[in-house]
Amino acid sequence: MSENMQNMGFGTKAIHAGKEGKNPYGALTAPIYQTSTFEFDSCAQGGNRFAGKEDGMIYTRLGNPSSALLERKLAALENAEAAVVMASGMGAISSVLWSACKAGDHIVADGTLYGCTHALLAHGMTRYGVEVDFIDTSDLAALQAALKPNTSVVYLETPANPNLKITDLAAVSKIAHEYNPAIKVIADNTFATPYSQRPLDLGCDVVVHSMTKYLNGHGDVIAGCACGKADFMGQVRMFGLKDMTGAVLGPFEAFLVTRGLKTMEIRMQRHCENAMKVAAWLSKNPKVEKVYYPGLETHPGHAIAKKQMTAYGAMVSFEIKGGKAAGVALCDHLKLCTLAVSLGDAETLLEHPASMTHSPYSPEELKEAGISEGLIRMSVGLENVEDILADLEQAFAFA
Ligand code: LCS
Repeated sequence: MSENMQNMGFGTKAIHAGKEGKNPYGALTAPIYQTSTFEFDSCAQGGNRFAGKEDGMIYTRLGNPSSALLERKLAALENAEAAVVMASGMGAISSVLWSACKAGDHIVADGTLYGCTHALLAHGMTRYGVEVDFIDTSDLAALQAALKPNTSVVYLETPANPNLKITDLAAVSKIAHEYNPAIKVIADNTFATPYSQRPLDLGCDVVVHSMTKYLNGHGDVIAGCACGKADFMGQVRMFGLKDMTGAVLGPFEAFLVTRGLKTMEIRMQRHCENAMKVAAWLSKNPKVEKVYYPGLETHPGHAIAKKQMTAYGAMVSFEIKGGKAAGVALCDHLKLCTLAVSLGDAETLLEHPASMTHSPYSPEELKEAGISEGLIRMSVGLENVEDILADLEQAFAFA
């Protein structure tokens, strides 16, 4: 990124950062380099590229100009030295964890995570000799007590999926690094996005994303990324991604995410504005027991969210009086809002975490993580908010 771009705004960076001079033919939009491999001028050149003695493309699993453009842009947005894009959020998380851990290591993870991330940690990493302890990372004393000499990773989401629990990123990073500077604090920033929260600026070592969500923003791509120090991102690319997961993002998907990022700032403004109105409306609804939205002063993590985020995101969860049966009745009567998992799309989406996104959790684990049977999660979209509220109103009549 050029030096004067560093001081420019988020929207400007999302559009312009990462460009390296003019595109071929002066094309405004970068071409899609839909190729698996790259031609070498000579054996010496090919050998030098493999040996890391010369820059240049080799093979798309190791890098591609369409993904490289997106990687430079993501690094600019997260204020990272480097980024690596991958085929999914899970591809990114697993490539990072395989790179950060070895048999005999210990991971401290928050108990409230996206269901498949929890499954990877609880049932995947543990099969290969990595020990995992789940704690509540918003409880700093519990974090301090959980750290051990072989702890290599502290892993968390904030706001967490699905109940929007907030963890203090600066405090967690400080405690972990004071215990052992080599510990990697990894934050999944999917819910907040770099528009409203930059974990690396707060002391974390690695940011991971499901780019399937707000970064792409249009519900038509599965993609992920990791951002952090250049050294470690090199290991993620050349070991985690290249050898361990092979979770390569295709050039077309990289193009689509780059395209989605151009409108990210204005999308996020509308998402957050709509979500605040929906959360306020739900709070006043007599059929709603509890609303989880970090922008509400009643949210237990509000003060920390206010300190570390510049906006509160567009995920709102709530519990209806009448529990799961009432929640199911509500979801089954939606007309405009869509009953679907995923988030961060233009369309408003609702889902039931206990039976859907968090079904990899056992009933005991759900309870431990504070995910009730009656919890409904909402990804507030970009429609006119009056229409979202009118649809909720008519569906609530059945709850
Ligand atoms: N991290 C978070 C916080 C997520 O919510 C998800 C997916 C992932 C990582 C994995 O990303 P993926 O591999 O799907 O790109 N969350 C989903 C959800 O809540 N509903 O459907 C998928």
